[in-house]
Amino acid sequence: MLVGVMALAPLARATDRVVNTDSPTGTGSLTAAINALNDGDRITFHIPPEAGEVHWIQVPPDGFPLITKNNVTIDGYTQGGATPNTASIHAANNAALKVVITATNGNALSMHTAVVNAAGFNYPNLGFGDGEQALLGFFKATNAWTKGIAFIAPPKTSTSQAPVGDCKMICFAPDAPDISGNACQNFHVSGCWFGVDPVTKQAAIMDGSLAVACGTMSLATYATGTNGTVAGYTNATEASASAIIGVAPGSANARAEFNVFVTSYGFDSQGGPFRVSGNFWNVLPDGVTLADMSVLGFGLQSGDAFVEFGSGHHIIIGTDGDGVNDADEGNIFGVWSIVGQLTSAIYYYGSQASTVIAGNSFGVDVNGKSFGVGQVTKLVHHFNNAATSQVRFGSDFNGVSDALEGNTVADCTLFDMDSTSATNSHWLSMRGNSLTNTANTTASPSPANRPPLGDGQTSGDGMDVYTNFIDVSSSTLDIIPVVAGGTTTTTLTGTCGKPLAAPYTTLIVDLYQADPNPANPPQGQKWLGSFTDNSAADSNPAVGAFTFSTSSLGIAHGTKVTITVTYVDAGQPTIGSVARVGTQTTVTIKNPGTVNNPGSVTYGIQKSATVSPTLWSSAGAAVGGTATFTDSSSPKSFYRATAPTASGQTSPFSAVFTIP
Ligand SMILES: [Ca+2]
Ligand SMILES: [Ca+2]
Ligand SMILES: [Ca+2]
Repeated sequence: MLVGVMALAPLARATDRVVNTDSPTGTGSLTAAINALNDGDRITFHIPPEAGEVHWIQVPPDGFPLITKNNVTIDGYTQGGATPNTASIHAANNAALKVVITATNGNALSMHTAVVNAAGFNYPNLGFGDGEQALLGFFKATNAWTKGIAFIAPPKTSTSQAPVGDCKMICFAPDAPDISGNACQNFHVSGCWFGVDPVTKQAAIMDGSLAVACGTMSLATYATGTNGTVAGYTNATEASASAIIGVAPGSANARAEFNVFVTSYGFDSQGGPFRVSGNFWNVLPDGVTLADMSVLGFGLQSGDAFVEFGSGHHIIIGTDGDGVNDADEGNIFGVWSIVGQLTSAIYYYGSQASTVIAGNSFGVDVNGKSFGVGQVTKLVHHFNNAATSQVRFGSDFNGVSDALEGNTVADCTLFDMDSTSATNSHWLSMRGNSLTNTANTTASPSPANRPPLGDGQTSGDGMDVYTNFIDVSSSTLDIIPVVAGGTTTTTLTGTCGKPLAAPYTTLIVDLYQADPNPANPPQGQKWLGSFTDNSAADSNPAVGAFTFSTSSLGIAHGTKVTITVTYVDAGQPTIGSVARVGTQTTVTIKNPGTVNNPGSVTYGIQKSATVSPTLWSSAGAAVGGTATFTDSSSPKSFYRATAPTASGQTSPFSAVFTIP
């Protein structure tokens, strides 16, 4: 009987809404397909003839309708002759796109009015105004997936509401948190080209104009505040989206999901988690030709960055290092910041809690070759000093995909920071990268005070982060590690600053082959190996002084090397046993402590009444070594031990040392 009732239930079925004309409106148009959408539907393209021609769909006056349904897919690869990319991210992109949505006629959708019209009431705290104009606009829609479309637009578009607007080609607007929970979560843009003509595979140039047709921006999502009362509005009551730009975690077809961006301002966002993986940024589909906005933009276009995060959190730029698709998850970033174009490759304002930047190429092509236009400024602007700032740039050396996690960087300065770091509750780990011509050689402070980790990381400019984890109580203590004279082809010996305090008391020495150019300050161009101070491999028992055997590395005489030291915490504690007597639980926790300071680190103990969902609450704490924790008069619970959140702080590279 139950089965019969279920079979009769009016279940919504996903439907293909077919676009079969390049006319923007009318029967079979993209407008009609959007208007017909229900949750779960797919927009497909079968515009005749389907013999491989590229079809250009002009945006109608005041734009296509706003997309508000959930789980909608727009799939340009359904058009005849369209095929997704099959090549590696380190090769030419061979996707064949056959559907172009173009606003070269100057038309677009004003986001604020579109949202108000869709909802039937005003949105006083929407993140978009009417001057922000979209080729495709999404509102509330969760799990929206757009793939296989080329987008072309001038920097400025026009609507009935705003005659001169910024064209932000695809816009995602979350609902107000007091109206619904639909916040454009998990939107996905993959296998799309922006500002690229799919016929010529060159940057799209406006007819009769000098401007590259890449809009003001490629993708934008901004938070929406509460709708009920402006007086009650605070940042804490904003809703924001989450997204995947490029390759999704665990994708079954990662290479089909690479995007190609020609842009003066790529992805501008608020919220998170965001994942930006497997994209070309201002590199043409051939993978080697720079789309140089200083030439293409003609001064009409400029922006903050390829990717920008406001109050962003849980951000992955590049590979996630999970062992799946990792070789195809890095981004290829062209050149930024030439004569007033993009300020930086990556731009932060507000917090950047939990950021991973790994496996990307900056300033080099798919073959690792420099674009040769000289040094530009600031790969990242600007890591801040918020207590939640936790950044890994490069490999985590956890044994999985470590070689794929290093970034390859050439011809730019690296980072700047807001100001002095007040505490060591935030961290920057920077390991396993290849750096060439990345030292700041152009601006104050003087080069001698600027180790190549980046601007804002030195004692010389008053924005010193090292003194929060390196003991500088004596002027004779080293901040910059030293490769000592006893170093040979088979032995690395040297010194580094002593750790200031827990938890950063395990010192990992990374040895690099140095950039051979004598004009460049020391920096690691190729990672050779890693060693831990006072581990079994270290024959010098002093903290901050080390002698390691490097015979397994096969280092040749005359090799220029340099080192960096990363001050890391103890790693994960483990639960050894759990015993239950009456209402009392006894848990044994094995804490690794740290190499140079065993037993110094305090770990939290948490418990949860259920495993799914887990609702962890604090149950107490245990310090390093093997500790026994007793939970008295407590119902049965699940337990876990939690490590400190800190993971690493990296010191500058040492001077170049030539192996005798
Ligand atoms: Ca992966
Ligand atoms: Ca790894
Ligand atoms: Ca030692």
